[in-house]
Amino acid sequence: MKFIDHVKIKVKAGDGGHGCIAFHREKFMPKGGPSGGDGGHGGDIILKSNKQLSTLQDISFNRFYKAERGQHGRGKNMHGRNGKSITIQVPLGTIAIDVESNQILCELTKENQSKVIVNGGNGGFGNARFKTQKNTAPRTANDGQVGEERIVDLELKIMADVGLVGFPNVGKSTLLSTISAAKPKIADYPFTTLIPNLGIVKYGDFNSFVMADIPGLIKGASSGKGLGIQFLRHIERTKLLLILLDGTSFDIESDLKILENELKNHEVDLSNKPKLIFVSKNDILEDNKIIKLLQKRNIISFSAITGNNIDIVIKKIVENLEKFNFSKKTTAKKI
Ligand SMILES: Nc1nc2c(ncn2[C@@H]2O[C@H](COP(=O)(O)OP(=O)(O)OP(=O)(O)O)[C@@H](O)[C@H]2O)c(=O)[nH]1
Ligand SMILES: [Mg+2]
Repeated sequence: MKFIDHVKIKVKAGDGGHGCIAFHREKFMPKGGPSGGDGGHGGDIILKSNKQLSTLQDISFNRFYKAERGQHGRGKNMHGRNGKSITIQVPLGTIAIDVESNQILCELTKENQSKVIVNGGNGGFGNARFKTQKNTAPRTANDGQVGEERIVDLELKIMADVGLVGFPNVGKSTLLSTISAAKPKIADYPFTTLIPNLGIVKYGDFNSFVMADIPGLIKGASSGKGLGIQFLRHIERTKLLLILLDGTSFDIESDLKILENELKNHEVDLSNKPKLIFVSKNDILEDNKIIKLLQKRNIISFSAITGNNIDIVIKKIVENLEKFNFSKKTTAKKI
């Protein structure tokens, strides 16, 4: 399955059916009243969130959606059938933007949330509706309304509570795989992670939070270098950022400055988000300078390989999430 987080689609709701002009005809009743039925409503196009989906891939295969038109009204006061609506299933976290006006049409952040993005046209009235005392045989009926049409940008911002941010190869995916059931690809080279990975981290008896691992950031990421930029938007909605620094780096302090700068320069300033800083790979930390620096700055280091301080990392994350009244009950067993 390919991770696709941006798709442009064209949607056209169904037109309304036309009202009908007809008159009641019966033997010995030459001048029966008007009997033209109304047209049916055109079908709508609806976006609906689906928890099972994690990409907009399916939608990228079919970029034009046209809902059925309403049938025209008929004689004998028969109304036209309504056109069928189309429901497009999208992953949780999808935002729909009208391309022409640049307005947000909806943000589907809850399960099974739905929103009509183009309305079908109303059916026209048949001539039976136009009968008055003065005009008992009207020759008027309405045409159905034209269904709405628009071009819509669908953008997926994945839903996670915590976002992992760091240079490539610092051990972000390794941490996610250690504390959740997620199985991201891990390797000793930069840009192993090419798409965001989500993992559910369980803690306590019945609690959990969702952590997102995004591709590594590099200096200049916010202006387009590397891969990180296009994925930074996935952590815009997170409550907490986890900045990961590599314990084996030559200059941790400069790494931190570069990362903070990239967060600040992202199109939505991410530097004011609550964040925690951790240093990875403490099992191979030999440099005394780094160890002293960590102590001085009160930064916790951990090892995702030996498990050292992993419990503290989770505890700190939970403490911070709870500060924002975060609480998510699951039926998960204690880890
Ligand atoms: N010794 C040691 N090695 C680690 C630790 N965590 C990760 N590594 C190693 O560091 C390398 C990179 O790990 P990844 O988890 O793929 O790093 P990443 O930050 O996800 O990298 P990108 O996806 O490229 O951004 C792998 O060879 C891991 O085995 C750790 O705690 N200790
Ligand atoms: Mg990775």
